[in-house]
Amino acid sequence: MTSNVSSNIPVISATGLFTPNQNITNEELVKSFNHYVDKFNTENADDIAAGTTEALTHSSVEFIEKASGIKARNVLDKDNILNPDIMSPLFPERPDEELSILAEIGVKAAKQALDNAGRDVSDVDAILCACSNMQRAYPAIAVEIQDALGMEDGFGFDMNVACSSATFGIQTAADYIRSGNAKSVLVVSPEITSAHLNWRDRDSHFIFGDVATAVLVESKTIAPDNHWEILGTKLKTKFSNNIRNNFGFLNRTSPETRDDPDKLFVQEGRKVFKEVVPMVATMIGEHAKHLNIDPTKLRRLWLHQANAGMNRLIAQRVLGHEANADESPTVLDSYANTSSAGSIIAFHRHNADLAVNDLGLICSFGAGYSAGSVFVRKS
Ligand code: CO8
Repeated sequence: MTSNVSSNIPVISATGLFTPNQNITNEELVKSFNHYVDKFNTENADDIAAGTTEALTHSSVEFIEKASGIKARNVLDKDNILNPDIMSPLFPERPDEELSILAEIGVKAAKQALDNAGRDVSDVDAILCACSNMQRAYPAIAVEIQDALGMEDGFGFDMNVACSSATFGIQTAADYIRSGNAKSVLVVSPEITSAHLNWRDRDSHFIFGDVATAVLVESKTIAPDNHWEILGTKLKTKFSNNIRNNFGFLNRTSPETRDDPDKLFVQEGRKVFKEVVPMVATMIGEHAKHLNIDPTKLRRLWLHQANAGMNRLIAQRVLGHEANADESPTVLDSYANTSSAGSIIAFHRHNADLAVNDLGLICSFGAGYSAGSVFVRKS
């Protein structure tokens, strides 16, 4: 899997992170949600009494923290999300000449990754915008980011594998390096998850947050001194309806639903939990074996940030013991689930302290189902 030609060895040269400066705690979120529930139940009291409408139930901070490990999330529009009459971010439409909001946050993360690597954008060969929700069908967001960064040569394209978009992007970038088709590829993951979350759904209203990350994947020959060598990448998909979003360009053609534009995130969280944990743990074990790596010797795991319990179980199966916060750091408590960006945020914030030759694993999992593992060694 890894090329023997040293010039074609792919590495992670640097990462970038954009965190929105608006933050919602569980307490604030639950207060707004419960206000909405009370209002709904009062307005529909007669129908609820007649049994034609089901009463809504309060959410609770205790449940959210115990079930998910999430304590807060960052968002791009706190006021409207918390307004019980709106419960969604509102982003005014921008003229076509103006940078789109998805590209805007992607550019912020991308610039930081380039700065951290000391790389001029003119030396980048390709930009992949890899995330869960694209703002539009075309032109590609990646091409808009390319333009905004002032990158005149090369190319960009969008790719979407939901929560696994970033690791699928890293493998795609690494393959460009391995084949000699590129020396420097930027994988950008802007995640405005707040726009596709149903903030009125008690089962999932607490799950997501907004963020953008960027990973600069390069040939070892041009990488800065401090980098992470990519030892191997592996991807897996298995169809499941347990995490789904039916939003798409055909919605307006469906006679049954054309007047209902809201197609939002839905999931069977408990099934996802039960099915994805063994799938991912097995995949990591097989991939480590293929690369001749003893998984119990991994210094750190940067796992997908969806649920603290899932990460506890996966880390335990991989390392052979209960992982501490140093071995499997979490960002879930303050960022919530940021889809494809989660494992990259964890890597970005928790890799500088490791020593040369330390081994680590970046791993994502989510809708599809999809999973991606990237084994790395500090150089
Ligand atoms: N407050 C209080 N009680 C609640 C609440 C709430 N907010 N919600 C549910 N409950 C109650 C339920 O009613 C139920 O009560 P009872 O037992 O009386 O029926 C009880 O709590 C237990 O409910 P659940 O079984 O649903 O709770 P779980 O313990 O399973 O926890 C979780 C729910 C936290 C959702 C958990 O199942 C989980 O995290 N699962 C994994 C999910 C996952 O990893 N998903 C990945 C999806 S992300 C992805 O792939 C990216 C998609 C693209 C992003 C798009 C942007 C939006």
